[in-house]
Amino acid sequence: MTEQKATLGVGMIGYAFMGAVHSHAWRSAHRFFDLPLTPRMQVVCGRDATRVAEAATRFGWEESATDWRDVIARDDVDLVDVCTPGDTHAEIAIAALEAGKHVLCEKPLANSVAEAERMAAAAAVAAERGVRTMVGFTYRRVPAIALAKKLVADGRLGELHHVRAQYLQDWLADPEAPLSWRLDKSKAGSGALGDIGAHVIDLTQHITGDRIQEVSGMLETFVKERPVAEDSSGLSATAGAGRGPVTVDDTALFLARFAGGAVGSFEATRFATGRKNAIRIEINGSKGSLAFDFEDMNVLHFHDATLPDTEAGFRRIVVTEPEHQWVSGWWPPGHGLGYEHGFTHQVVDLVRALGDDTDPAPNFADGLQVQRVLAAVETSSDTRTWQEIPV
Ligand code: SOE
Repeated sequence: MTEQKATLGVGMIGYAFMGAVHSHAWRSAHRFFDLPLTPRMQVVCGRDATRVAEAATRFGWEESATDWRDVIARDDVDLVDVCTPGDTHAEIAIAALEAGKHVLCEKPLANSVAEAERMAAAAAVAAERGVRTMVGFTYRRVPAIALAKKLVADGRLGELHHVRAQYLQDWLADPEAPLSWRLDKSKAGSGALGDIGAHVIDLTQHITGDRIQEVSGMLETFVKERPVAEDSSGLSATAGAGRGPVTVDDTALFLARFAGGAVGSFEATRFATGRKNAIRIEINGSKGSLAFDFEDMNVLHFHDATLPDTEAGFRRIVVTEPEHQWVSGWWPPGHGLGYEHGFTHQVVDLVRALGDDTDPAPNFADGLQVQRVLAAVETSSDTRTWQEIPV
C-alpha cells in the first residue's frame, strides 16, 4: 500500500492570468515531482461570485469564495497564494501571515517600499513560528537560468564585468490599447518598471549572486491617455466609453553598479514592437560570457573564453537533459518546457522547503530588496541623480 502523504491546503486569491497559471502549477506539481506534501486546491477567491465559481470549476478548485478574509479564516487552508494586483498584496499577505498561513505572493511584492517593509516585518515575525513566505519571481525556475547561475557560481565566467538585461514586450504599442489596471499607478504601483523590470532585477541578482548597489534611471510614458477599459483582467481589456490618463511608465531604463564591481544596463518596455516576452540577459566575465532569451527559453548560450580563439565562439546549450534542474520531472531530452513550467517548479521548490522546514527563496526579504531597487530607479528618474540602494 502506498503511504498517504500529508496535505497542504491552498487558498488562492485572484483568478485572472496569474491565477490561471498558478492553478495549473498547483494541479500538476505533485503529479510530476515527488513532494513531501500533496497540495489540495481548497478554495479560489474573487469578488464576482459567478465568475469565481466558473474559475473554480475550470481550474479545478474545490470551492470558491468572494471575501479573502473568509479564505484566511479557514482551518483547511495552510497556504494563501496571492494573485491579485499589487494594491492588495500587503493587506492580504500580512493578514494571512498573522493567521499563521504560509504565503506565496505575486511580484512585485508591493506597490511601495513602505508596504514591502511591513510585509517583510510580518514575515520575519511569522518565520519564528515556522510560517514561510515566497515571492513569485518565477523565471528563476527556468532550467536555463538555473544553469546560468551554476556556471557563474562554478567560476566559469571568472570575474564579472558586464550585466546586460532587457525585458521587452509590445502589448501596449497600439495607442488605442485600453487602460488595463496595469496602467493605473494606484493599482499597479508602477508600469513596465515594476511589472517586468522587477523580473530582470531579480534574475540578474540571482544569477550573479550579487546585489545592485546604485542606479541611475529614466522612465518615460509615451501614450499619456487611452480608452478606459470596460473589463480588465491582466493584459486583455475591452475598451469602454471615454478616455483616461495613463499614470505609470511605459518604459524604464537604468544603469546599475553591482556591489561586486560589475556594471549593468537594464531596459523594460511594453513598446518593443515584435518582442512578445523577450527576457534577454547577457553577462560578460573575464573567463567567459553567457546569453539567454526567454523567447528561446530552453537554450543558454555560453562562451568559454579560456579556449583558444580559434575554437571558442558561443556554444548553444539545449537545456533539456535530465541532469538540468527540474528537467527529469518532465520529458525526454530535446522535448522542451514552456512558460507554465516555471510556475510548477516554483510550487515544487516551495512545497519542498515547507516539507524540510527551510526558508523558500526568494522570500519577502528578497522581495523588499527588489522593491528598494524599483523605488531607487523611480527617484533617480524624478531627480536626475544616482541613487544608492539601502542594505
Ligand atoms: C505582464 O507584463 C506579465 O504578465 C507580467 O506581469 C508577468 O510577471 C510576466 O511573467 C509576463 O508578463
